[in-house]
Amino acid sequence: MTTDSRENLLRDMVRIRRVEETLAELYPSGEMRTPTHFSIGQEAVAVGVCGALRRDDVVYSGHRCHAHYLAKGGDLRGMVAELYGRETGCARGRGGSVHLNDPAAGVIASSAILGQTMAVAVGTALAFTMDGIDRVAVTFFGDGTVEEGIFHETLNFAVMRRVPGRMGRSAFRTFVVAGRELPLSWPASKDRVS
Ligand SMILES: Cc1ncc(C[n+]2csc(CCOP(=O)(O)OP(=O)(O)O)c2C)c(N)n1
Repeated sequence: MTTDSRENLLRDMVRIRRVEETLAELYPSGEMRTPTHFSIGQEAVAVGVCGALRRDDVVYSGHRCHAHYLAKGGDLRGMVAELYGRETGCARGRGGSVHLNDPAAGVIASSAILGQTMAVAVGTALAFTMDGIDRVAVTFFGDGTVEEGIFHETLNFAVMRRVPGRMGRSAFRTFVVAGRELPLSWPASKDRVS
């Protein structure tokens, strides 16, 4: 990797951190019309993965989607307007922080329903493969989401349909799981059976 590439990745990570820190400062004023989940500390996951993608590759995310949206090139103004519930927001002010999307940048959908977009991402990857299109579909989710039935159904479907394709770049249909140890309300360690 060149020095320029490394600097670009670092710049993108710092930009995302600054955006989220600013939003966190503004949030207590009560003007943002959305519950907001920050991804502070996970910038490298988003930037590292999206840095390896092309603009026409697609990503799907969950409730903690700010970093994925920005790293893939989602429009910052559209994101901020969305958090304030404005018509100019990327989901016309109706989706809020957890439903960011910018199809032009390849951010197809984010959803607060755990695992929901994962299944759609695999469907997209299957469509790319069937159509012989050289594009990649990525799905980001947290480690708490592996407890959802849809996680198991999606992986099972991906394996049964051989979604990891047979051609070039499309061989990579990527699942990206980010662990925080403490999901929204329950420590992951309490879920483990010893
Ligand atoms: C299908 C579904 N079940 C439960 C919830 C409630 N819920 C919201 S976030 C969350 C924890 C998610 O943990 P993880 O995927 O690790 O993400 P994190 O918030 O820790 O980054 C839960 C259980 C939900 N949104 N959707």
